[in-house]
Amino acid sequence: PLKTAAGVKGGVERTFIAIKPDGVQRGMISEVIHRFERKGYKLVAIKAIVPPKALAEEHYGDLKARPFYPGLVSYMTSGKAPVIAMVWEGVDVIRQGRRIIGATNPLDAEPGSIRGDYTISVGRNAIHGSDSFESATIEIGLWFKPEEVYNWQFAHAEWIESKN
Ligand code: IDP
Ligand code: MG
Repeated sequence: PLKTAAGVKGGVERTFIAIKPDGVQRGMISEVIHRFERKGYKLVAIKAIVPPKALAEEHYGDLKARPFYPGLVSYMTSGKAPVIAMVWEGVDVIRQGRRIIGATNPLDAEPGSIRGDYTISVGRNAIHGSDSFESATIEIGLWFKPEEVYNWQFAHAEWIESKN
């Protein structure tokens, strides 16, 4: 169902968005969903999950060499709150999702972004979003079985996605 690759304006994409345990503890689930839903994006998969260590390690595999990696993995896997894992679909959603979320370090994140509005610590920045088409594809496959991701259409799609 996906027509084009990331970064192509007008292309329908899917991205992996996760509310991390601190975001769940802080009551941010509805706020995060609200921001994506109100923009016109479509929720095609969602679940609460305490990720097994192997999943968290693989998800953040590119950061393995970083000093904060063990702490990052234990923060994600503690089980003190689950992760809310989601797939959102829509035009340019990978790049727009990163804008909605804001910069990795909340002290650099613009007010109006989720991290900019709610967080102050890079180690507790509340939310994850895929940074490219390649990582979105990998992350969706890591966190979801194919049958957990739904193909469905907005009845009002013509009012969100103009074809002209
Ligand atoms: P991103 O989440 O904005 O894509 P990445 O650089 O991919 O940022 O880092 C993944 C996650 O690792 C961050 O969201 C944050 O939770 C954590 N992280 C990144 N840098 C630091 C750091 O310097 N200290 C502690 N945690 C960090
Ligand atoms: Mg990242």
